[in-house]
Amino acid sequence: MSLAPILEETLIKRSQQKKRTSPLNYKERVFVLTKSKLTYYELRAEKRFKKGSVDLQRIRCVEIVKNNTTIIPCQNKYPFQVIHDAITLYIFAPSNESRSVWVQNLKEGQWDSLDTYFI
Ligand code: 4IP
Repeated sequence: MSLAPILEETLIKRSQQKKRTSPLNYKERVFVLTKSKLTYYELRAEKRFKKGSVDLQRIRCVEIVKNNTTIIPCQNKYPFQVIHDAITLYIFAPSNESRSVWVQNLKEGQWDSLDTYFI
């Protein structure tokens, strides 16, 4: 499967709080979408350190999030959610255009990877 990046951008993510004791915080990460994965990296001294990755096959839903709920403290950002496994990853794009591109490509990737899965 191709590792070539389809999209690459610095976005903000909310901690996924996989454990009951996980902190709630927001970090800037470089997100990279390929045909099979959504991966995010920390950028330090111009080097990338992988922090996490989601297989597109595991994504159940990708949708924009309305900004009028209490879960959105990044007021000037454009949130969307990626639901995978039993976890929701909230991501904040810098513009509406950027968010649309990410959501559209993630949705396409999600269905493409399901095709691959079932063939
Ligand atoms: C961490 O907080 C970071 O926000 C992690 O994000 C996040 O992992 C952790 O959530 C959270 O505890 P500290 O840096 O203060 O420890 P990142 O990996 O981008 O650094 P996720 O899973 O959101 O990537 P938990 O749930 O993994 O503990």
